Amino acid sequence: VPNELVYIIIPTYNEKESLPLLIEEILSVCKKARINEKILIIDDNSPDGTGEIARALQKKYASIYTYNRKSKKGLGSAYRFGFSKALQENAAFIFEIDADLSHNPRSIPRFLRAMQENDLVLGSRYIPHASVKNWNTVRQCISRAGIYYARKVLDIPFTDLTTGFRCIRASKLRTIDLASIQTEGYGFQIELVHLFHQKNLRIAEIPITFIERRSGKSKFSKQIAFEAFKKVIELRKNI
Ligand SMILES: Nc1nc2c(ncn2[C@@H]2O[C@H](COP(=O)(O)OP(=O)(O)O)[C@@H](O)[C@H]2O)c(=O)[nH]1
Ligand SMILES: [Mg+2]
Repeated sequence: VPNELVYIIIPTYNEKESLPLLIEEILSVCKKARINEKILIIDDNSPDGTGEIARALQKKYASIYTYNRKSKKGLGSAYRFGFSKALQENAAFIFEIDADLSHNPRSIPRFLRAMQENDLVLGSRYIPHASVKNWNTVRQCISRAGIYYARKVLDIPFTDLTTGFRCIRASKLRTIDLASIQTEGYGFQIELVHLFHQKNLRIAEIPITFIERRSGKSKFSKQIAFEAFKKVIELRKNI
Protein backbone atom coordinates (compact mmCIF):
# COMPACT_ATOMS: atom_id res chain seq x y z
CA VAL A 1 0.00 0.00 0.00
CA PRO A 2 1.64 3.28 -1.03
CA ASN A 3 2.61 5.80 1.66
CA GLU A 4 1.98 3.51 4.58
CA LEU A 5 5.11 3.45 6.70
CA VAL A 6 6.96 0.14 6.70
CA TYR A 7 9.45 -0.25 9.52
CA ILE A 8 12.30 -2.70 9.04
CA ILE A 9 14.12 -3.60 12.24
CA ILE A 10 17.60 -5.12 12.06
CA PRO A 11 19.28 -6.19 15.31
CA THR A 12 23.04 -6.46 14.90
CA TYR A 13 25.88 -7.93 16.88
CA ASN A 14 29.18 -8.32 15.00
CA GLU A 15 27.76 -8.15 11.49
CA LYS A 16 30.20 -5.74 9.83
CA GLU A 17 30.58 -7.71 6.59
CA SER A 18 26.93 -8.45 5.92
CA LEU A 19 25.21 -5.25 7.09
CA PRO A 20 26.18 -2.92 4.20
CA LEU A 21 25.20 -5.57 1.62
CA LEU A 22 21.89 -6.19 3.35
CA ILE A 23 21.09 -2.46 3.46
CA GLU A 24 21.84 -1.98 -0.25
CA GLU A 25 19.59 -4.90 -1.08
CA ILE A 26 16.70 -3.68 1.13
CA LEU A 27 16.90 -0.16 -0.31
CA SER A 28 16.84 -1.42 -3.85
CA VAL A 29 13.86 -3.72 -3.21
CA CYS A 30 11.91 -0.93 -1.45
CA LYS A 31 12.59 1.53 -4.24
CA LYS A 32 11.46 -0.90 -6.90
CA ALA A 33 8.30 -1.88 -5.01
CA ARG A 34 7.56 1.74 -4.00
CA ILE A 35 7.66 0.93 -0.31
CA ASN A 36 7.86 3.83 2.13
CA GLU A 37 10.50 2.30 4.38
CA LYS A 38 12.30 3.23 7.52
CA ILE A 39 15.18 1.00 8.54
CA LEU A 40 16.16 0.77 12.18
CA ILE A 41 19.52 -0.79 13.02
CA ILE A 42 19.88 -1.72 16.67
CA ASP A 43 23.47 -2.48 17.52
CA ASP A 44 24.63 -3.60 20.95
CA ASN A 45 28.08 -2.02 20.86
CA SER A 46 29.51 -4.75 18.63
CA PRO A 47 33.27 -5.18 19.22
CA ASP A 48 33.84 -5.55 15.44
CA GLY A 49 32.70 -1.97 14.72
CA THR A 50 29.28 -2.73 13.22
CA GLY A 51 27.98 0.34 15.08
CA GLU A 52 30.28 2.72 13.18
CA ILE A 53 29.32 1.12 9.90
CA ALA A 54 25.66 1.56 10.80
CA ARG A 55 26.20 5.24 11.62
CA ALA A 56 27.95 5.76 8.28
CA LEU A 57 24.99 4.16 6.52
CA GLN A 58 22.64 6.48 8.41
CA LYS A 59 24.59 9.49 7.12
CA LYS A 60 24.45 8.19 3.59
CA TYR A 61 20.76 7.24 3.39
CA ALA A 62 17.74 9.21 4.58
CA SER A 63 15.61 6.22 5.59
CA ILE A 64 18.18 4.65 7.93
CA TYR A 65 18.31 5.16 11.69
CA THR A 66 20.82 3.64 14.04
CA TYR A 67 20.59 3.01 17.75
CA ASN A 68 23.70 2.05 19.62
CA ARG A 69 23.10 0.42 22.93
CA LYS A 70 25.88 0.21 25.48
CA SER A 71 26.09 -3.55 25.86
CA LYS A 72 24.82 -6.86 24.45
CA LYS A 73 21.30 -7.14 25.75
CA GLY A 74 19.87 -9.83 23.50
CA LEU A 75 17.69 -10.11 20.43
CA GLY A 76 14.40 -9.89 22.33
CA SER A 77 15.34 -6.67 24.03
CA ALA A 78 16.52 -5.19 20.71
CA TYR A 79 13.15 -6.01 19.14
CA ARG A 80 11.15 -4.65 22.08
CA PHE A 81 13.09 -1.41 21.71
CA GLY A 82 12.57 -1.33 17.93
CA PHE A 83 8.87 -2.13 18.23
CA SER A 84 8.25 0.74 20.64
CA LYS A 85 10.02 3.16 18.26
CA ALA A 86 7.93 1.87 15.35
CA LEU A 87 4.70 2.29 17.30
CA GLN A 88 5.65 5.79 18.45
CA GLU A 89 6.21 6.76 14.84
CA ASN A 90 2.97 5.24 13.59
CA ALA A 91 4.37 2.55 11.38
CA ALA A 92 1.73 0.44 9.62
CA PHE A 93 3.85 -2.69 9.20
CA ILE A 94 6.90 -3.85 11.10
CA PHE A 95 9.47 -6.30 9.75
CA GLU A 96 11.95 -8.41 11.64
CA ILE A 97 14.97 -9.47 9.60
CA ASP A 98 18.38 -10.90 10.54
CA ALA A 99 21.50 -8.97 9.58
CA ASP A 100 23.52 -12.01 8.48
CA LEU A 101 22.07 -12.27 4.93
CA SER A 102 20.16 -15.44 5.85
CA HIS A 103 16.95 -13.69 4.83
CA ASN A 104 16.48 -12.40 1.30
CA PRO A 105 14.97 -8.88 1.20
CA ARG A 106 13.44 -9.73 -2.16
CA SER A 107 10.73 -11.53 -0.22
CA ILE A 108 9.58 -8.26 1.40
CA PRO A 109 6.89 -7.41 -1.23
CA ARG A 110 5.52 -10.96 -0.91
CA PHE A 111 5.18 -10.48 2.86
CA LEU A 112 3.34 -7.20 2.33
CA ARG A 113 0.88 -8.80 -0.08
CA ALA A 114 0.15 -11.52 2.49
CA MET A 115 -0.32 -8.80 5.14
CA GLN A 116 -3.37 -7.52 3.33
CA GLU A 117 -5.34 -10.33 4.92
CA ASN A 118 -3.23 -11.05 8.00
CA ASP A 119 -1.89 -9.54 11.20
CA LEU A 120 1.31 -11.57 11.37
CA VAL A 121 3.11 -13.23 8.47
CA LEU A 122 5.87 -15.72 9.27
CA GLY A 123 8.62 -16.48 6.77
CA SER A 124 8.74 -20.25 7.14
CA ARG A 125 11.70 -22.52 6.43
CA TYR A 126 9.58 -25.64 6.80
CA ILE A 127 6.64 -25.53 4.41
CA PRO A 128 6.49 -26.63 0.75
CA HIS A 129 8.51 -24.33 -1.57
CA ALA A 130 10.71 -23.22 1.33
CA SER A 131 14.32 -24.28 1.70
CA VAL A 132 17.25 -24.20 4.09
CA LYS A 133 20.74 -23.95 2.68
CA ASN A 134 24.20 -24.26 4.18
CA TRP A 135 22.91 -25.43 7.58
CA ASN A 136 24.41 -28.57 9.06
CA THR A 137 22.14 -31.48 9.98
CA VAL A 138 22.65 -30.98 13.72
CA ARG A 139 21.55 -27.34 13.62
CA GLN A 140 18.56 -28.22 11.45
CA CYS A 141 17.49 -31.02 13.80
CA ILE A 142 17.73 -28.76 16.85
CA SER A 143 15.60 -26.14 15.09
CA ARG A 144 12.96 -28.61 13.94
CA ALA A 145 12.80 -30.43 17.28
CA GLY A 146 12.48 -27.18 19.22
CA ILE A 147 9.68 -25.96 16.97
CA TYR A 148 7.89 -29.33 17.12
CA TYR A 149 8.01 -29.22 20.91
CA ALA A 150 6.66 -25.65 21.10
CA ARG A 151 3.93 -26.42 18.56
CA LYS A 152 2.66 -29.40 20.52
CA VAL A 153 2.88 -27.83 23.96
CA LEU A 154 1.28 -24.53 22.94
CA ASP A 155 -1.05 -26.04 20.34
CA ILE A 156 -0.06 -23.59 17.59
CA PRO A 157 -0.60 -24.87 14.03
CA PHE A 158 2.42 -23.24 12.37
CA THR A 159 5.67 -24.76 11.16
CA ASP A 160 8.22 -22.08 11.94
CA LEU A 161 7.69 -20.45 15.32
CA THR A 162 11.27 -19.26 15.72
CA THR A 163 11.75 -17.62 12.33
CA GLY A 164 13.44 -14.23 12.49
CA PHE A 165 11.93 -13.09 9.19
CA ARG A 166 8.38 -11.90 9.76
CA CYS A 167 6.02 -8.99 9.33
CA ILE A 168 3.68 -7.64 12.00
CA ARG A 169 0.65 -5.36 11.74
CA ALA A 170 1.48 -2.45 14.04
CA SER A 171 -2.12 -1.77 15.12
CA LYS A 172 -2.31 -5.33 16.49
CA LEU A 173 1.13 -5.23 18.08
CA ARG A 174 -0.15 -2.21 20.01
CA THR A 175 -2.68 -4.44 21.80
CA ILE A 176 0.14 -6.52 23.29
CA ASP A 177 2.01 -5.61 26.45
CA LEU A 178 5.59 -5.64 25.17
CA ALA A 179 7.08 -5.12 28.61
CA SER A 180 5.54 -8.42 29.69
CA ILE A 181 7.77 -10.30 27.22
CA GLN A 182 11.06 -10.95 28.92
CA THR A 183 12.69 -13.55 26.72
CA GLU A 184 15.81 -12.71 24.70
CA GLY A 185 16.34 -15.43 22.10
CA TYR A 186 14.14 -17.90 20.22
CA GLY A 187 11.79 -17.79 23.18
CA PHE A 188 10.97 -14.21 22.19
CA GLN A 189 9.96 -15.26 18.66
CA ILE A 190 7.82 -18.14 19.96
CA GLU A 191 6.17 -15.95 22.58
CA LEU A 192 5.18 -13.31 20.05
CA VAL A 193 3.45 -15.88 17.83
CA HIS A 194 1.77 -17.38 20.89
CA LEU A 195 0.41 -13.98 22.00
CA PHE A 196 -1.01 -13.28 18.53
CA HIS A 197 -2.51 -16.78 18.42
CA GLN A 198 -4.09 -16.38 21.88
CA LYS A 199 -5.78 -13.19 20.70
CA ASN A 200 -7.16 -14.99 17.65
CA LEU A 201 -5.33 -12.63 15.34
CA ARG A 202 -4.78 -13.67 11.74
CA ILE A 203 -1.48 -15.48 11.22
CA ALA A 204 -0.12 -16.94 7.97
CA GLU A 205 3.11 -18.50 6.77
CA ILE A 206 4.84 -17.92 3.46
CA PRO A 207 7.81 -19.97 2.24
CA ILE A 208 11.29 -18.45 2.40
CA THR A 209 14.73 -19.54 1.30
CA PHE A 210 16.97 -19.45 4.34
CA ILE A 211 20.71 -19.40 3.69
CA GLU A 212 22.93 -19.78 6.73
CA ARG A 213 25.46 -16.98 7.17
CA ARG A 214 28.78 -17.14 5.36
CA SER A 215 30.48 -14.47 7.43
CA GLY A 216 30.46 -13.74 11.12
CA LYS A 217 29.26 -16.08 13.85
CA SER A 218 25.88 -17.35 15.05
CA LYS A 219 24.87 -16.20 18.52
CA PHE A 220 22.92 -19.39 19.05
CA SER A 221 23.73 -20.91 22.43
CA LYS A 222 22.54 -23.66 24.76
CA GLN A 223 21.44 -20.92 27.12
CA ILE A 224 19.15 -19.38 24.47
CA ALA A 225 17.66 -22.81 23.65
CA PHE A 226 17.10 -23.54 27.35
CA GLU A 227 15.46 -20.17 27.91
CA ALA A 228 13.00 -20.94 25.10
CA PHE A 229 12.34 -24.44 26.49
CA LYS A 230 11.45 -23.07 29.94
CA LYS A 231 9.38 -20.25 28.47
CA VAL A 232 7.18 -22.64 26.49
CA ILE A 233 6.28 -24.52 29.70
CA GLU A 234 5.54 -21.26 31.47
CA LEU A 235 3.31 -20.04 28.61
CA ARG A 236 1.45 -23.38 28.65
CA LYS A 237 0.62 -22.93 32.35
CA ASN A 238 -1.04 -19.60 31.63
CA ILE A 239 -3.23 -20.68 28.71
N1 LIG B 1 21.32 -6.05 18.92
C1 LIG B 1 21.51 -7.36 19.07
N2 LIG B 1 21.42 -8.19 18.01
C2 LIG B 1 21.62 -9.51 18.20
C3 LIG B 1 21.90 -10.07 19.48
N3 LIG B 1 22.03 -11.41 19.34
C4 LIG B 1 21.83 -11.69 18.03
N4 LIG B 1 21.59 -10.55 17.33
C5 LIG B 1 21.29 -10.40 15.89
O1 LIG B 1 20.15 -11.20 15.64
C6 LIG B 1 20.21 -11.80 14.34
C7 LIG B 1 20.12 -13.32 14.44
O2 LIG B 1 21.24 -13.80 15.15
P1 LIG B 1 22.09 -15.07 14.69
O3 LIG B 1 23.32 -15.12 15.52
O4 LIG B 1 22.28 -15.08 13.21
O5 LIG B 1 21.15 -16.27 15.14
P2 LIG B 1 20.85 -17.60 14.33
O6 LIG B 1 20.41 -17.18 12.96
O7 LIG B 1 19.78 -18.27 15.12
O8 LIG B 1 22.12 -18.37 14.31
C8 LIG B 1 21.52 -11.30 13.73
O9 LIG B 1 21.25 -10.16 12.96
C9 LIG B 1 22.35 -10.95 14.96
O10 LIG B 1 23.35 -9.99 14.69
C10 LIG B 1 22.00 -9.16 20.60
O11 LIG B 1 22.24 -9.54 21.74
N5 LIG B 1 21.78 -7.83 20.33
MG1 LIG C 1 21.62 -16.25 11.63
